[in-house]
Amino acid sequence: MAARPRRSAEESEALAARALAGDRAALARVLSDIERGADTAAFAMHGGTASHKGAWTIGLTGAPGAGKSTLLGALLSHAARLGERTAALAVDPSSPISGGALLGDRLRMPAIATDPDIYVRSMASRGRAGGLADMTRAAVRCLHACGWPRVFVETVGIGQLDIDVSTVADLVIVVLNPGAGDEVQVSKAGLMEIADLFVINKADHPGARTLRQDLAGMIATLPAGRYRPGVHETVATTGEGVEKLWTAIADNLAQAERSGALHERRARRAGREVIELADAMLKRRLEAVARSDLFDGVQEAVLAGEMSLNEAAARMVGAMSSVSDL
Ligand SMILES: Nc1nc2c(ncn2[C@@H]2O[C@H](COP(=O)(O)OP(=O)(O)O)[C@@H](O)[C@H]2O)c(=O)[nH]1
Ligand SMILES: [Mg+2]
Repeated sequence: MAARPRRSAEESEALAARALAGDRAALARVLSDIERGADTAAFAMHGGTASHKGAWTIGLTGAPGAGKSTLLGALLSHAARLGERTAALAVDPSSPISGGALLGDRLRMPAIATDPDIYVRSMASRGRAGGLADMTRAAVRCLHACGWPRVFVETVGIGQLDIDVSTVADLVIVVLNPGAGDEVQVSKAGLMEIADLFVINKADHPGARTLRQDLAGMIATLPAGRYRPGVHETVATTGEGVEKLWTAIADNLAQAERSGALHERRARRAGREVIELADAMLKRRLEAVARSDLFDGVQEAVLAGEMSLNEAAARMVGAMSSVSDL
């Protein structure tokens, strides 16, 4: 079962209202609630619709050390220069020990951390019931609702791909490195299926050209009619190639919008989110029924052999419809 929120329903609502009004500290606390697996339905009711006009979510995935956080920092610097309100979410599937340190450690860019147009946050699924993907979707929904239309999500991936970023993001960037044997990973780990854009980061290292050729070769063998991901090179530490990447992201999203692919992906995601919320609602209702007198009666009837287990379960399910969600 999900951890109980520490706040009362009234407190949660007041907090959500402040977060929605643009209060960063309140937003941070809402995200911590989401991280702990608190019930986000109250927040959803306040304006957490699945889509916000003009909002987008970009996923960044790749092996640990590929330079995702550094690249994210460079992208955020660029966003700050453009004056585009942009948020970054680093999602860490690993143990509670490393949780939270992810971005703070790597994003050595204090200027960004204090920029009013930039919001940076790490999250781990500490003790959270349910998957990382649903936590991430809830967090992104929350960020969009709270006035952060552009959200980048960094996930530790490849091999230990704990989270399918394509179920979270409008566009997935796979970050690779030269000389790291990444071309093998691409074919093995099914990255060709999830990548909308490949970034060869650490392009200052030898082997960038070889990797680019290998990737081009693999992309060329994709069946006719299949989407062909673009390949970009960056040096995240210097910011080289980042402006071009930013433009490519925008072009890619615009193209996906025109083709209807973006709509399709978002519709699937909206459906998934509705199911997740409905699932949480059902669990809460069942818990409420299990606390009611009806349950005591059913329990006794089963014990006395007057009611079958199936019938008992059906009674419980039937009673769930009369439980209020508020
Ligand atoms: N030479 C070089 N080093 C880089 C580049 N991008 C990142 N790094 C370094 O690679 C290491 C891992 O980067 P990080 O962003 O933490 O990788 P992450 O685990 O994918 O988030 C750090 O020491 C970075 O400074 C790059 O383009 N060129
Ligand atoms: Mg990182």
